Amino acid sequence: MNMLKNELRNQIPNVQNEIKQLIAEKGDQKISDVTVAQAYSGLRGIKAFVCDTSSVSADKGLIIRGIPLNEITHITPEEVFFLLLTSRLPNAEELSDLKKEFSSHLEVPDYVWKILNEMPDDAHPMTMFNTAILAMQGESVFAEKYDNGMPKSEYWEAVLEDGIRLLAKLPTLGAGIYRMRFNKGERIAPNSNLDWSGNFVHMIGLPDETGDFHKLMQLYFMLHCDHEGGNVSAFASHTVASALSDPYYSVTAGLNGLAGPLHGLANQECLKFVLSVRDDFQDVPSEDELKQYCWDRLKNGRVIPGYGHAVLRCPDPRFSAFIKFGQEHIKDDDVFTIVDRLFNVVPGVLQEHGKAKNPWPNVDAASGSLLYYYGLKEFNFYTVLFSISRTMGMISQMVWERALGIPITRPKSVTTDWIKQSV
Ligand code: HAX
Repeated sequence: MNMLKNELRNQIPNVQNEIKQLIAEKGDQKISDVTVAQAYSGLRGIKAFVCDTSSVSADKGLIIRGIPLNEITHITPEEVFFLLLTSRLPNAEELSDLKKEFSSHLEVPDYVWKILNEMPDDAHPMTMFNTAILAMQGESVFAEKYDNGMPKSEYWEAVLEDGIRLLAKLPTLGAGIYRMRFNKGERIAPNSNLDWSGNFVHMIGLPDETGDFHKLMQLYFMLHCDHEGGNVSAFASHTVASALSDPYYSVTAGLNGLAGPLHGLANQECLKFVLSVRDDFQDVPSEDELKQYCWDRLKNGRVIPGYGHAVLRCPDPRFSAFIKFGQEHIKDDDVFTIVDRLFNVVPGVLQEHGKAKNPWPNVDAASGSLLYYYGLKEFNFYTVLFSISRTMGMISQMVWERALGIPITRPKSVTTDWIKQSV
């Protein structure tokens, strides 16, 4: 971490000055208007705050620090974390320094496993995961230093310290929850010689003779890392962190949002949908049969999971990266074939249906079929994987928010009477 921290120490004063100057010169210029309809529509499209780690464009999807996602799908989670924080990829020495830092914080405290053991047998894995993170709040360096009068200028360093320690533990925690919750036997201890995704694959204990499952998890953890600042989980964690709640509190807040079926839980819902297609047809249905199946679901007032997006208006490049992986690594698999075939059918159905502004697949449409293929079949676990990765984005955003001294979030709500009288 020393090298990452030093890089940030060098960058932060320049960015602080740049932003101070920007506000001094252009602070009173407008960047957005708000209509009455937007006030009742989840703030959709309102440009109201800044997130520099990544941006999402309607026609290209995720851009990380200026680099379109499809140009960097080969990089590791550790590299993307460095990129999110510093705007550049690490060199070999910096990468090994960061890996070393992660590997010295792999162990999850015993009291966490005890708490998880006491939870109901059918607890949702996301509830277990978030409970565990919240239970570790007492480990927070930020909270301790804040209590001891830490000056504002040091907030970001304490957030980074907490962030690294927490991120290092998440593969251990996720894999341990998987084995505990799905009766897979004893937990497998982390191996400090392995990298983030390699360690996860080692600890989850599924066979991976070809190494392809490791490649998938590396891709998975990289693709889910961040999606600008306005999505439910990022915005929730941003808001909670703005009260100077420490990263354990703030990350849990974000992940509770990720556990919603319209957000991260859509990956579990999506595979559930695909498996219901397979089970109902006892085979891979034709495109016409799939079309009818989707219409029946829509007529019952249900969404097609994995399709649509609040910002995107094109196939999600994260979806495309997963499909490419599947096409390169998977032959003759019913579940993957159904996912591929749905892509030919659903956009047309949603367009004809006429409601969804974006008929294209999002990240959640394909990921589950790949995990399922490699033996990770318990789909209510999938959002935990999303969470392990997305914590990188939340932490990176938090480090910069504290470095830039962004104040407590407090937009103004208005009443319907006020709107009626004022508009
Ligand atoms: N199937 C059916 N109807 C859909 C739809 C879908 N996949 N996507 C949108 N619609 C409907 C909406 O429910 C809404 O209907 P009402 O007017 O009756 O309320 C209408 O189309 C307009 O919605 P929108 O403006 O296009 O979409 P929103 O910005 O409101 O919501 C969602 C975006 C992603 C929540 C939405 O597309 C959806 O529910 N998709 C299915 C769930 C899903 O895949 N979620 C994961 C999104 C990616 C993500 O965050 N992952 O973590």
